[in-house]
Amino acid sequence: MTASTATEESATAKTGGAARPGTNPTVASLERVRVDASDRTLTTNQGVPIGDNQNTLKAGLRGPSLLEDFILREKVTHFDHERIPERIVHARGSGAHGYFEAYDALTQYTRAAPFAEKGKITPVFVRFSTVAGERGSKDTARDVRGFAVKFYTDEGNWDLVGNNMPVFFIQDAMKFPDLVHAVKPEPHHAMPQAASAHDTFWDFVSLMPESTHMLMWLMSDRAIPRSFRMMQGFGVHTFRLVNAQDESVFCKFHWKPLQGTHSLVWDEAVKISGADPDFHRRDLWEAIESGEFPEWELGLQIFTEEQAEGFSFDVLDSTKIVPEELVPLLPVGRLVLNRNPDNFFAETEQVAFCAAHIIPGIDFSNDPLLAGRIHSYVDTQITRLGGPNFHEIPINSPIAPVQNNQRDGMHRQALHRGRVSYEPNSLAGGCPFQAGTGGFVSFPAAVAEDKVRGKPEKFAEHYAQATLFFESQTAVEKAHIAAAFRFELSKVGVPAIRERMVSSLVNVSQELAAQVAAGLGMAVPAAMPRAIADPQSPEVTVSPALSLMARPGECGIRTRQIAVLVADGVHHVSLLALYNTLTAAGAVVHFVGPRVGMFAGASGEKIEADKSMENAPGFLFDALVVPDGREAVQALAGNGHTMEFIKDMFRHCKAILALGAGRELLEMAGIGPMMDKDEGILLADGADAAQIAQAFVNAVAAHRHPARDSDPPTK
Ligand code: HDD
Repeated sequence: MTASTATEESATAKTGGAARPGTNPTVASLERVRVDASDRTLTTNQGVPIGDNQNTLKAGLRGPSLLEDFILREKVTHFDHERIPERIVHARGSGAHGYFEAYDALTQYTRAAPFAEKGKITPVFVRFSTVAGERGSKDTARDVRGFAVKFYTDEGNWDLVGNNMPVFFIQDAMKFPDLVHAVKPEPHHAMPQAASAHDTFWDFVSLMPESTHMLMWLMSDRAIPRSFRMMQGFGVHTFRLVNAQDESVFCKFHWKPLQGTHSLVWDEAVKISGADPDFHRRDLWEAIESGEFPEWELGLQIFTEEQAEGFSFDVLDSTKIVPEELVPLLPVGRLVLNRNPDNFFAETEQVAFCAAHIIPGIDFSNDPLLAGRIHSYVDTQITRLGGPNFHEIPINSPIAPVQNNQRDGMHRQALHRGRVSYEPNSLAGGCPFQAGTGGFVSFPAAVAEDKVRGKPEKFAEHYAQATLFFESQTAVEKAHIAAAFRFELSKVGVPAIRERMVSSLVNVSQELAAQVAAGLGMAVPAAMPRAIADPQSPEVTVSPALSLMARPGECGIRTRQIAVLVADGVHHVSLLALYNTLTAAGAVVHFVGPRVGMFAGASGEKIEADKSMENAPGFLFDALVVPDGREAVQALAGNGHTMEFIKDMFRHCKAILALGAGRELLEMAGIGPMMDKDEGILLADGADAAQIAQAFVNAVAAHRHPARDSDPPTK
């Protein structure tokens, strides 16, 4: 590889294909740090070629090891320090490169570089995460998901560090350490891992009614997404957009997945966490590797300060949404993730998102939760990444040139030449100059009040939007919320905490409180006293946009994982017809056998199982095909895994197609009585597989068939 092709390749790598080589200082630094293991000689960190990487230096073959073995000592010392402190929250995550493309110029509202013109491409790196679990925990815990986007813009890095839920637990950053201490494993025994179902969390939130709205989101299926690719993202806070004329509007950021919004069900999430703790990380990685690049549309809610003053809630309160019925979304661009990282540690682990990283055209609002974040992120990176120069790590370094008089510090990479590191100066011709109004200028919002610690009045209303959320859900979603509260509170050992929480839920919904109380075997307590007696009436009381099931999105079956059971004697021809239709529709079809490897079809054809029922249980798939072929059905009936495989598919409301004799396996699994009533269960003769294939595609595209949900609200 020549030097110039190497540089171009790195440029493309960094920007997902959008970079202009020669304009990107990061590219040069990447070229220096990127290491390809092939065709290179093994060396020490000083570049000294290593003759023997198998044996310690000893005084004789059976003699003592020698202290002078600098090769051994360098290798082991480096290994000793391979781990860095994990993120205190959002420790477990997965990232990818891609780009943001603006649909149109948004200069009417903002001078921010990514929105400067129609079709403008800005490279991004995105990291998704769970919040509470440690790095080695599991993907499918009930939790908020982080949705952090780093835009490498022409005017510096902009980090939109959001979540998959549009509200937060607390209104003021002062309470963040308390919240995190409460949800993390309890300090005396360090349990439970990656779970909110324990006393300290519910103790805290039941004493903090402001968290009630967020609890509704956390107990909903949004907290157990099917995939990172199938969840929404939100900037949460109200931000400001500022245009070139220094006019400002308020703005909320929304990411909407083009893959649809889909979730797991709780029983499925629990089982997946055992069979594949990397379920979400693997899903993202495999989709991108196979060229199925996930996409999101960025929508903005734009409103003026004057409008905001008239709202029944305070837009500076991060426990509140601005309902889409009040301020509709303006679609402004799309985010595409098209390249997996080369190295997890170098990129996904070392990426440093900071709520303080904004660019000209974007500004903060006075949200007191946001203010604390502006400090916290930079501060935490200094510890986590070993000093103040974390911006020089390739994944963090901006595409825009960095010129200032900051110097030295741990791990400094830049080689500053000359003797000037101060401003003003004459010895360097005054460089670098400040940009004046061409640079970042804070929006001159008026401030003239007493110094106080306190909250504005509307912050004291804690329940109207929790009720709005609950009342906007379908019956099945409501049932899942009630079941989640029941489960979590049943894990709480102190009865007074359970009771306090249910008394708070009475203020959200009598129906919800009654169901949760019944599930805990207790009477419905009196409502918790409210902080504000006479709140303003909400503008919106039902919002379909808040329900996942009401608006899942039309997205077909692309990337959906379909299990086709196989064994010796399987009716091969019918499976081939199905396979062709399903893969043409973009699904990923797996043949799953009693073991992996080759099986012989009924007419002697070979069919290879890439997975076994042991290494890939049913709950890992989105849909199931039970095959025809008498001998195969008998073999599957005799295997201990088959019934659980089918039952889980049924229990989790997934589409099932049984061909010919395969129907007998459904009967053995106890779902015979449902077969003719459930639109998610399809039956056909093996010879008719091609004809039923499209109906099966539609049944899979429906994601789930909740009519058979085992926890309906009426029970
Ligand atoms: Fe935070 C990480 C999102 C409130 C302090 N936060 C972190 C990440 C996300 C969020 C997505 C992971 C970024 C990554 O992938 O590396 N945080 C949020 C949202 C919040 C929020 C949407 C509320 C609207 N956070 C918040 C507050 C504070 C912090 C109020 C402190 C006052 N957050 C941190 C942190 C972390 C972090 C301690 C841990 C690791 C890191 O920053 O890089 O600084």
